[in-house]
Amino acid sequence: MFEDTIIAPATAMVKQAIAIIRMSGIDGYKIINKIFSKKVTPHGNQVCYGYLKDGNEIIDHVILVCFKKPNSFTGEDIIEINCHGGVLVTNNIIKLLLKNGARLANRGEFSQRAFLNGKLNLIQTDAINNLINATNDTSAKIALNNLQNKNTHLIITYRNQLLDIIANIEVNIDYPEYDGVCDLTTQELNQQLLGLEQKINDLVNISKVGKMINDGINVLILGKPNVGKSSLLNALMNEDKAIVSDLPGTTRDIVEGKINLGALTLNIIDTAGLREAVDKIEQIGIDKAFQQAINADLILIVADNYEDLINLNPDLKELIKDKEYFLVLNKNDLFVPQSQTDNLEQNILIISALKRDIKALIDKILNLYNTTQITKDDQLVLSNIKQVSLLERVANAIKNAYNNSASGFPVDIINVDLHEAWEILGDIIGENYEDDLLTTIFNKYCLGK
Ligand SMILES: Nc1nc2c(ncn2[C@@H]2O[C@H](COP(=O)(O)OP(=O)(O)OP(=O)(O)O)[C@@H](O)[C@H]2O)c(=O)[nH]1
Ligand SMILES: [Mg+2]
Repeated sequence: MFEDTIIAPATAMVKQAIAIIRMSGIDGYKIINKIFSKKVTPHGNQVCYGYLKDGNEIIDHVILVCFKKPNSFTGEDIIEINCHGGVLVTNNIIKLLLKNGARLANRGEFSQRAFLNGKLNLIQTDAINNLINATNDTSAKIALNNLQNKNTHLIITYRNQLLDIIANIEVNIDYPEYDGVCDLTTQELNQQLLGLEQKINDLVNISKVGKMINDGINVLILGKPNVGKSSLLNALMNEDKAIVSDLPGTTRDIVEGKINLGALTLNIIDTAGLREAVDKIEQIGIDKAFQQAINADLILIVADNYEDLINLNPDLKELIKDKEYFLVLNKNDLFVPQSQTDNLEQNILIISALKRDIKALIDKILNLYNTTQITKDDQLVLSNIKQVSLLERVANAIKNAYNNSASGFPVDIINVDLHEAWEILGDIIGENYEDDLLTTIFNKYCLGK
């Protein structure tokens, strides 16, 4: 339990109708009773109207929303002061609270207290952060799903499954002669390890998609000069962001834009046209275009004729080898109906950036990142990069354990990796069950009797 009482504005410090200042901690009621016009006693959740005063001077008319511990966000007494918005009033109330014994909270300190007081685990505190920062509906839905206890419980379920395996192994190591223990055959052990590794890898994979959706999908536009790359960026953004001209080599640097497609956010990157550079500057632009491919999630190869799309230059072919890409045939409005577009390969998208006729492309992108599975109510998706990399380590450790087991290594060697996997799963939700590990072993097999 914390000894001090923290405060922070929960709304932005701007001119607005109402501002909220949040206070959490042991002295919340004591502080409020020094400055509020009525006596507030801690009982249940309550709303009180009155005014705040500094001595005899009225500072503002406010509404207090009080949550009595432990039924609050942080698990401590929380009082939220709804005051008139405006930087001056809000600041005056903050000063008044500081003068009467509160202290300013650090960034995220309310969530930190919620975690340390056992109200939320690390996935849930992260989910709140992601919800606030969400730039598309999918991110927001993922964050809301992750807030649910039953979803984060999946990590605990995997952890318990590991614990079961470890417990079985440890019993065999420490008490080989003990009778009441059912032996885990190597075959059963291997099967369990493979099953668990698969489930964790599935979670890693969907989490990587979740991370990409949270950050925005990096869509790189590449192609020869004058094919309409900048026009496509403008059409996607529905504004004239990049310079467009009929002179080949118009774009020389990277031009970036962000759009929200509802379910997805796209970070679009327009580049210099790829050709034999006519000068040093253009060459730098072309080099930059190629470098962008490293971080691209999706590459749009744009051309204004069919032949260029089916005879990609070798550098471009190499670049998209391991990447997600679409072939985009632009300037559809110029084609003689049914001539050039006849017999096109299925995977070529036909658009007209000039006419802003790009629906086929947008539909294809929305289809590629189909969000049906990822937004299911009961789907856990870890979108924090640290959590995802921890999860990958868990999968690796289980894989090592499986390999060692399949190669016939002794169980105590297998156990080292399993312990590591179990510990890391605990790190993901911010738990440490070292004592519980022992308790589980002994409870399960009644060895103490
Ligand atoms: N008819 C027609 N013209 C288009 C279309 N898209 C682009 N253009 C024209 O093609 C020319 C080149 O367009 P840009 O968007 O500047 O082409 P770019 O690929 O960015 O060219 P660079 O920056 O030089 O590499 C301009 O005159 C555009 O108006 C289209 O769909 N139809
Ligand atoms: Mg351009």
